[in-house]
Amino acid sequence: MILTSGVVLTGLAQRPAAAQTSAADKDLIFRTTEPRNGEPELAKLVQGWITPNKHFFVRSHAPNPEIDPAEFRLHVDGFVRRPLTLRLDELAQFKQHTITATLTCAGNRRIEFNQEAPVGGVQWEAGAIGNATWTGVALADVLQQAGIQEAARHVCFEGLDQIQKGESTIPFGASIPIDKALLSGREIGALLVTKMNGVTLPVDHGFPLRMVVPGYIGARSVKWLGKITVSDRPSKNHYVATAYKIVKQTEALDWAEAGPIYRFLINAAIGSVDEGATLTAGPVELSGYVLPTGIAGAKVERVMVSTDAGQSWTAAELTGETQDYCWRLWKAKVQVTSQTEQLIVRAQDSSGGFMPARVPWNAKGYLQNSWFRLPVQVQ
Ligand SMILES: Nc1nc2c(c(=O)[nH]1)N[C@H]1C(S)=C(S)[C@@H](COP(=O)(O)O)O[C@H]1N2
Ligand SMILES: [Mo]
Repeated sequence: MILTSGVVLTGLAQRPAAAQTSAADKDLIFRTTEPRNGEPELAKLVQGWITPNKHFFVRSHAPNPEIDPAEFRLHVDGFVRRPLTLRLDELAQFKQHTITATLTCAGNRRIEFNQEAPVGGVQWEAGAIGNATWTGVALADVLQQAGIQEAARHVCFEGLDQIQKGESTIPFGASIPIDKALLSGREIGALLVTKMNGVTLPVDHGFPLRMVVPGYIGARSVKWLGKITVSDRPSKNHYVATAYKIVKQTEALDWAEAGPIYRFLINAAIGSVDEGATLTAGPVELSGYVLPTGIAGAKVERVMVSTDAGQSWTAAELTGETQDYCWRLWKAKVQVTSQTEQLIVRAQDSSGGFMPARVPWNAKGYLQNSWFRLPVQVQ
């Protein structure tokens, strides 16, 4: 291509590389567009162990910030010996790692809570989950360069987005315990990510820099990361101090008594059949995803499927790779009869995690991991 005009060149150069591609490259069902909150069709989601970027859910609390990568700085402060200000090219000097990890929103499957009583928030079905490879720098390496002080107990993250909360504007924030933050070597506790599935991190997913914290709910993986603060306590940010807790009521005392959610729970869903689908009596091939509890070494042990309201169960076959903090895919051949009203899947893992028949309702609709029940009709 011949560029004939200097204006075109300048325009291209000033535009953040990923910004041009973010919106059009998504094949998602958008629950809201401002901010962008979308999940893929389940049939598309369970097609492969790695979720392509176009089918990777997006959960954002505010419009995407536009960040010029040349101007970008990551600040590291708090309980450190040497506060750091790092450009992207300086971050690139640290040892690069590529890991695979599943990200899931704590609100995945929230819509199911409404059967008991209404819950607010994005009405997610079972698609607020995805498995990707993430490339970047170990948080532990950056913290080591900054030098951790004795009193350090938590590491706080702050995004560069601006979320309207009543009268004020706040960034999205999170924190993780220092022991998780300092894990490196065979298991990396947290990664500062610049690439997703081998390409520049898309704007929807936090360009130019995001956290990925394997095993933890998505809310701890702060996008558009601008600041890391080492502290003696968890973050005071709204999304740690108040939101992302399991409460029955939203009074001050309920928030104060509940702790922040960190790990995700075991979960599974059926992806190959649409809700309300009409099936023919006889054998049916089912497939779906199953995520073990977000704890080191937890492996999926059993995935069971029922077509008779849980009276009998068929063991599913697990496919896809087995890696810490990653989902697996499963498939099963079951018989449906004229009595079948629901297809049900449940699972258990080696850490003792299991999907219960029912999960107590909570006001924010988090951690729905009861038996996944898919209503169908059989002819
Ligand atoms: N800065 C910022 N980081 C964020 C969020 C956000 O709104 N702002 N949403 C969080 C939530 S709730 C989830 S589930 C994940 C979603 O990541 P994804 O959009 O890349 O799938 O990002 C987390 N990080
Ligand atoms: Mo989330």
